[in-house]
Formats: sequence, C-alpha cells, structure tokens
Amino acid sequence: MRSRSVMGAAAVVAAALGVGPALAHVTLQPNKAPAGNYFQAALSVPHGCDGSATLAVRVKIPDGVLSVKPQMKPGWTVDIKTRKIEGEQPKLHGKIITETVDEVSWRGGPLPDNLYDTFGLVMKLPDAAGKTLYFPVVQECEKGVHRWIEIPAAGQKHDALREPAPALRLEPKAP
Ligand SMILES: [Cu+2]
Repeated sequence: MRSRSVMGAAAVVAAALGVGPALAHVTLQPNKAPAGNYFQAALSVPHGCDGSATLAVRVKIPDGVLSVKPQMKPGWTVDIKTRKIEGEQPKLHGKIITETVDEVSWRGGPLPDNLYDTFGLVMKLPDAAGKTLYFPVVQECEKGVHRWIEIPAAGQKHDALREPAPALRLEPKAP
C-alpha cells in the first residue's frame, strides 16, 4: 500500500534528521510541559496523505485545558468550537470559567506533501503532573484523510501505533 512507503520515506527523513519515527507523524511540539502553566506549542504536520496536499487540520482539545487560543495563519481560516464545562467549573483570575474551547480547525493552504508546516496553540494546562494529554487530530487532504486519534493502551508504546494522537506529557513544575 503506497501510504506505507510515504510514511517509510518520512521515517527515513526523520531518521536522517536524528529524530524519532514519531516525529514523522503529526505531533505536538514541544511534547512535554510543566503542569498548570500557560503553554505555547504547535502541531507539526510533516507530510500529507499518501502524497496528497493537506487542506485542513482539526484538533480536539482535551479536558482540563483552558484559555486556548489558536495561531492565526495567513492563507488559512480558523474555526473555534466551544463546549460547556460539565461538573466543577474552574476559576481563572477570579472568574468562574463555564465554557472552554472544544475543537480548533485550520482550513486553507493547501500544504503540499513535500513541505511541512506548524499550527500553533497557546493554552493553560491542568495541574496534573505525570499525566499525558492527547490532542486527537484529523488531517484532511485533497485526496484522503489521516486520523491521528489512536491513544496507546496501558503499557503500549506510542510509536507502536499507526496513527497516534499527538501527546503532551505534563511534568512537575520546577521548584
Ligand atoms: Cu507519518
């Protein structure tokens, strides 16, 4: 199947760059952050779908992540969907937060397969050191789609998945 050879090629490029195979997929960079902090990261899109250009990148924001702002990108329109916060509602700067960003999508480009691009997010992280947050992404291309939504089962390696969801490891805050 051709997609394996494209992924294979991306993995070779990743290896040549001295980075892990996972970086040949859509990932969140950086992929570690101090728990509870405000944080800036970007979804890195290193290839299209089976050689086809990327037209849209849609990401689901995990529970507990607040104050999300996507990056404005010339040539791309940004759509932000929100959801009501169920259960205990957090306070930020003395204000009770009842709604949060649920999903962000960038549509436009196209981003050709032989180029990479990044799609930025700023956010407030939950105070949950040791936890890994997953940001499932759907990458729509001119032809085809990649669903980077797989979450490793307990003990399973992220790299073992075919379409792993971008992950962010929350680390203890520096003392
Ligand atoms: Cu890949």
